[in-house]
Amino acid sequence: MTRRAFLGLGSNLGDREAYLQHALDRLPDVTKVSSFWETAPVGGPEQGPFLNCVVQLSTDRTARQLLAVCREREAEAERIRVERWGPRTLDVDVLWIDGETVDEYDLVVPHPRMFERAFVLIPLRELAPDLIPSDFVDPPLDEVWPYDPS
Ligand code: GSY
Repeated sequence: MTRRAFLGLGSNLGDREAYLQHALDRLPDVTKVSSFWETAPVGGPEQGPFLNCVVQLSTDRTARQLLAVCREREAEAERIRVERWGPRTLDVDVLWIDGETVDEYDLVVPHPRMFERAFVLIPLRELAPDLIPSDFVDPPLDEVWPYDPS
């Protein structure tokens, strides 16, 4: 059965736009891609801003299969992560799959922190306003701001 699914992508090391675009070009079943957003890092050590986006799939893959796809894309980015929560070339998370919940040690869907994270909700809102909590308040512009590639 084909369902709507959403993945979140983030990068704050190296050529961030190239890492996101390379992964987007190699994801299956993509139907929509959000804008890229600059976002202040949440958690972890002092580090540079992330570039974040969200992608919508129309897919019959399970959450576990999508996690495998995410891990493949991260591996292609030669993901370097010097310390936990620290800078990384690419992070790809399974955020949401319509009608599916998973609660396993290495995979929780919906993503447990997606509704607290403006760097997820702002791009997600472009694709799926129905998933945004009605009490969501836009963050200040020094937390999430539009990406200017020039
Ligand atoms: O969970 C994704 C990795 N990540 C991010 C991110 O993608 N964007 C921002 N702004 N902060 C983050 N902290 C972590 S961990």
